Amino acid sequence: MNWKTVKTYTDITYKKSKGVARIAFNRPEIRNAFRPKTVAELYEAFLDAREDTSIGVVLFSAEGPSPKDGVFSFCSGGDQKSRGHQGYVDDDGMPRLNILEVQRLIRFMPKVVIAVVPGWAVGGGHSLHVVCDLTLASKEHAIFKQTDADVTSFDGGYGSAYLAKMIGQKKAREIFFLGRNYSAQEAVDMGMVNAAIDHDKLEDEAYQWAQEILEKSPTSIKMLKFAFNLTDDGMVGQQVFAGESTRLAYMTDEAKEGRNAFLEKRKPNFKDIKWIP
Ligand code: S0N
Repeated sequence: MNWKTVKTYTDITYKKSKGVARIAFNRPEIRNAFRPKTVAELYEAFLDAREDTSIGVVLFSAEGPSPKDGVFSFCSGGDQKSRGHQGYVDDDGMPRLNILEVQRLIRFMPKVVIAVVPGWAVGGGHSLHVVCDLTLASKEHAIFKQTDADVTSFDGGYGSAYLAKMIGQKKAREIFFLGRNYSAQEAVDMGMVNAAIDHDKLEDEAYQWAQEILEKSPTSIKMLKFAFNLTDDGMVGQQVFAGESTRLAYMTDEAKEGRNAFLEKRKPNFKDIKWIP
């Protein structure tokens, strides 16, 4: 795979290889819980991957296992030690819920984001896999669980309401109201995980999925992602999809004529443009 480190962070790792970016949590000793600093680093890395025109797929994964007890995790949600009165607080003293900004970046980036889940996906960590385009999980170690109602720190957005659209209302309510553990295979059967993969092959298989996607037409993948999003994202979904339609229109002769006519201070001439049925 020949991964090259893009930048060294404290709470995450960030690498790239052949059109694929790999962004991974790196706090395995606390089940990869995120504090505001973790989230700021994630945001910067995802933004870089979005802006890099050589990158088409992001693998969102996690380092591990924990050096303390050998347990694997994807993410256990917000770091409860950083949780203050109005949000998650770091050294700057500002309470934040900035993980929601990362969710939106994943949701609206014109590239495929695959959650690669080697172990626990819990609370806000569960919400993160839900918002990714695809999820691949370790057959042996992945466990999906919602503790939001245990710790009074709940995701009423994509993590729950979008999950219900994905797997159905009854099952989503069960996950949130009972907070049980679900295996990778159970998550596949529910329709919230694409495949349960042998743990030792998880990262290689995820990279292979990414390479298959990279053989497809980038514009098609982008427009399909935004089309899949559209009905669940309301006016923002329409705005994102419509913006890309405008970009495609910019590439036509009629758009060039419209722009040129304005700049040349004349009436536009669209007479030669066909009204294609
Ligand atoms: C993950 C669990 C189930 C693993 O259990 P296990 O294997 O028995 O390990 P533990 O002994 O419990 O943990 C090992 C060490 O890791 C620490 N730790 C684990 N999780 C966290 C955490 N989230 N924060 C801080 N520390 C954590 C343990 O303390 C232990 O440390 P030591 O060794 O020192 O004792 C289990 O650990 C568990 O249930 N964890 C808590 C999961 C949880 O409740 N997370 C928070 C849920 N809520 C959110 O995430 C919301 C986040 C958010 O920002 C948000 C806000 C508003 C709207 C939306 C969101 C959103 O994005 O969701």
